[in-house]
Amino acid sequence: MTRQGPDELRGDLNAAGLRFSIVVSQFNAFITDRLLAGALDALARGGAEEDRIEIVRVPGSFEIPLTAKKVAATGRFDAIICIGCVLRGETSHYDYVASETARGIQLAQLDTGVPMGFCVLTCDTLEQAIDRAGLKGGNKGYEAGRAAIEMARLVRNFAAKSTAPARSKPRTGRR
Ligand code: INI
Repeated sequence: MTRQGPDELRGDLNAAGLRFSIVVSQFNAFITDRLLAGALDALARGGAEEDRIEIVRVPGSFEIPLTAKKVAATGRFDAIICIGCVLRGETSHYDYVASETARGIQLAQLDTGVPMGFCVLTCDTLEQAIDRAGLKGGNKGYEAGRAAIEMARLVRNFAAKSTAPARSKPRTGRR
């Protein structure tokens, strides 16, 4: 008798047919433009169609959560990629913008059930941000793009599974 292992659910990196929104902060656009390019590259490599990708520009990172929540509420997207860059200044403003943006995005995805890729850099220096926007530290936009594809697929797999009949138990021969 062949033993069945536990069910395993996961996403994959096939973006064909999926719909994405990318919410991008214009603050520190020098960095966020590069992160956006990385996210678009990830989607293209996954096979996403350009006409299924929408870009929404907001003033700063602080505006991302509300916008992402509104975008999710349209019901038109499988995943949203949130892109921003918060750089530490001389006051505590950084801490508020950084933590509220992260908290808001997490709340938005939990409230709506639409996966949100988190690509809001929080860096002490511009150099650190440059490293993470395509130089030494790779491109965090690319990583967020891949995570968004994988999560969109995972959520679709959940949906398919919840409508499928339950897997039958292996027969033991006993009654
Ligand atoms: N927004 C950012 O995206 N990054 C920053 O570094 C930043 N700093 O340092 O102030 C920033 N501030 C703007 C903020 O996101 C809002 O747009 C603004 O407070 C208006 O609501």
